[in-house]
Amino acid sequence: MPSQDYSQAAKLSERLEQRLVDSLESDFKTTRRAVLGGLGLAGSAALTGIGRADSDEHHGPGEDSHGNFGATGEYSDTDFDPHEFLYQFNTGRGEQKNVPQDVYEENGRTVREFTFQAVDTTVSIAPGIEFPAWAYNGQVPGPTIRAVEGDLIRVKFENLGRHAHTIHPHLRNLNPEMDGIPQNGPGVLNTGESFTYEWIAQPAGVHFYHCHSLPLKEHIHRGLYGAIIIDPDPDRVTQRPEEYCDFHRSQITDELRAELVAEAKTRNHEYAENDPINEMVMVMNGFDTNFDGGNEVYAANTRAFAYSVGETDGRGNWKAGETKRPIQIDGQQRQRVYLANATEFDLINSFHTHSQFFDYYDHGTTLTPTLQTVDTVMQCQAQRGIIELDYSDHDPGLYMFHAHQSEFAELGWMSFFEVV
Ligand SMILES: [Cu+2]
Repeated sequence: MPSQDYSQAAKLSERLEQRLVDSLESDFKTTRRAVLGGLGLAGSAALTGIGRADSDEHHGPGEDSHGNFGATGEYSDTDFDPHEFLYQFNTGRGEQKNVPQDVYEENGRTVREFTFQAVDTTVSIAPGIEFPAWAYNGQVPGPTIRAVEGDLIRVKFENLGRHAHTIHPHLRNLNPEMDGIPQNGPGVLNTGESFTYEWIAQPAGVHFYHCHSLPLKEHIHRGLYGAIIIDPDPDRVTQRPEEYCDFHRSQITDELRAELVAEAKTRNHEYAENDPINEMVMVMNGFDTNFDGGNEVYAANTRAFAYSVGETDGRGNWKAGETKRPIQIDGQQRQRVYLANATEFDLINSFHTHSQFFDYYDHGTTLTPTLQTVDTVMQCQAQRGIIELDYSDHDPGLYMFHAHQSEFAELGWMSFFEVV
């Protein structure tokens, strides 16, 4: 492989990151002064913004208790690794230590069981910058759940946070008790309460789950969200192919049926056809660090610039311990990104590739692309889809992708694939 010079990209990444951290620092100082100054005059009015922020929650960025404020470089907190998160699919087989899980048969159906706990925690969103989050199992985004169409997903949920929470799944859920909203079933779960949600995994696609307590925007923005991937069942596709494409049943030929079934196998983690595909999860999110109702930091998978360029020897080897690096991919491998938008406060987010076009499957519910040969897609809040990329014609090196709201890109949602 030819040696690549990434120093220019590394410098630019570092400059953007430093600028973001500096702006957060000065913004926080201003906000903090305003809050402290306003307290005497206006009581708690200055503390409104998006939540009833009790004093404990204001252990925000820059508080003395968090020490290393303003330091750039690597993340010291390694509890959450956005590079690992890309590839963590919880299917019930114990993939993630912090997600108790199991898979078993019950009444002829595969059950995938998970234990979720809502907790209050802090998450690192830029070097030295911590955000007071509410999180499923202590991580933002929450753990990715992966099941096969028709399975039963059983989530034993316990609320260990200080606010009331739920889990609301974006699935075709036939039982209102299981919808995870305040108005139905167990309603919101207060601190210490638990409930077991059961959802049939349907339809096939990439979906979303989030807390549905009020005020909704705060409960989502604080970090209570994640992705659910439902793999299509090839047997079901054989029986009802028209549900997986834009064609009417009368238009389904044997050839089309065979194509849909073959595609379904590539999407199903239990089939060997899925093995050669490099699959990743990206949840686009934003963080309102000063609680003024607008985001200061944007990312895919929480950490600003996590997939940008750090130090490398240009031969695919990154500095030991590096937490900021591109997503390394084998250019000959088909790439599939399960993309979801969990950004609050902004109407839409987007995904744009440089030097590349891709196929897009809106919500992932079809086995034929809903958009072909595009380099940008946008998603409203809670929208999601599957992106399929082919770099087999591309030279090795760095290929950028980012939100094409340029503001979001400069504030953290800027990434690279490193084709090796
Ligand atoms: Cu909540």
